[in-house]
Amino acid sequence: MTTFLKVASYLNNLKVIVVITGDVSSGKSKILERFVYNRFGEKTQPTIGVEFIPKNIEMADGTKVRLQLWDTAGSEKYRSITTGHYRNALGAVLVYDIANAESFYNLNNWLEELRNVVDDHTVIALIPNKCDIMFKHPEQREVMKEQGQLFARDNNLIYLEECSALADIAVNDVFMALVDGIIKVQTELVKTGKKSKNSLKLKDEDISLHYNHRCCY
Ligand SMILES: Nc1nc2c(ncn2[C@@H]2O[C@H](COP(=O)(O)OP(=O)(O)OP(=O)(O)O)[C@@H](O)[C@H]2O)c(=O)[nH]1
Ligand SMILES: [Mg+2]
Repeated sequence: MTTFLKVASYLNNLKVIVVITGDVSSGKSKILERFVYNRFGEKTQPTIGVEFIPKNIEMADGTKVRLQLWDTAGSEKYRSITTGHYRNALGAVLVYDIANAESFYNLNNWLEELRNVVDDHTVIALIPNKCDIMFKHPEQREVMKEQGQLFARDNNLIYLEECSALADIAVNDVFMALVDGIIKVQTELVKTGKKSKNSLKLKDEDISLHYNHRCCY
C-alpha cells in the first residue's frame, strides 16, 4: 500500500497526450469542445490536419493531470499527418456517429492505424456520438447500441454509454474514465519498473511545434 501511494504521488502533475480519431463529421471536434469548454458552438469547420487543445483536470483523488488533446482530421488527405501524432499518446478516443453506419464500420481501420503506432499500454475509449438524434428522429439511427458495446468488448475499449456532444450526454464521464484508466496503467508500469516516472513528463520540444493551437496545415 505504501509503495502504491508513493508511486501514485510520483504521478501527480502527469502530462498525458490523448488523441481523438474517427470518420469525418463523426463529431470529434465538437466532443472536445464540449469536454474542454463545456459548450457546443454553432460554427463547425472540418479539422485541418491536427489541432492541439490543452486542458488541466483534477481526478477525484486529487491527482492533477495536464491533458494534451490532439484533435485529428477524419479526412483521408491528412492521414499521414494525423497518424504521425498518435505516437506518444497514452490514451485515445475513437468516435463514430450512431446515425452513420459507415463511421461505425470504419472503426476497424481507425483502430488498426492507431494500434500500428501506439504501444500495448495505450488506453482506448469508444464514443458513439450524436445519441441526441434519438429524441427527435429515432428512425435515423443506423448503428444499434449493442453493436457499439460488442465492438468495445471485442477490442478491449472503454465503453460507458452512447454520448452526445450537442446535448452534453456522458462526454465528460468518458474522458474521466479514460484518464483514470491511463493513470492505472502508467502507475503499474512505473511500479513494475517498466517505465520511469520521468518519461511521463513531456519535454518542451515535444509540444513546442504545436503551441499555436493549430498545426500541420
Ligand atoms: N446532432 C448532433 N450533431 C453533432 C454532434 N456532434 C457533432 N455534431 C455535428 O456533426 C458535424 C461534424 O462535427 P465535427 O465535430 O466538426 O466533426 P469532426 O469529426 O471533427 O469532423 P472532421 O474534423 O472533418 O474530421 C457538425 O455539423 C456538428 O454540429 C452531436 O452530438 N449531435
Ligand atoms: Mg474536427
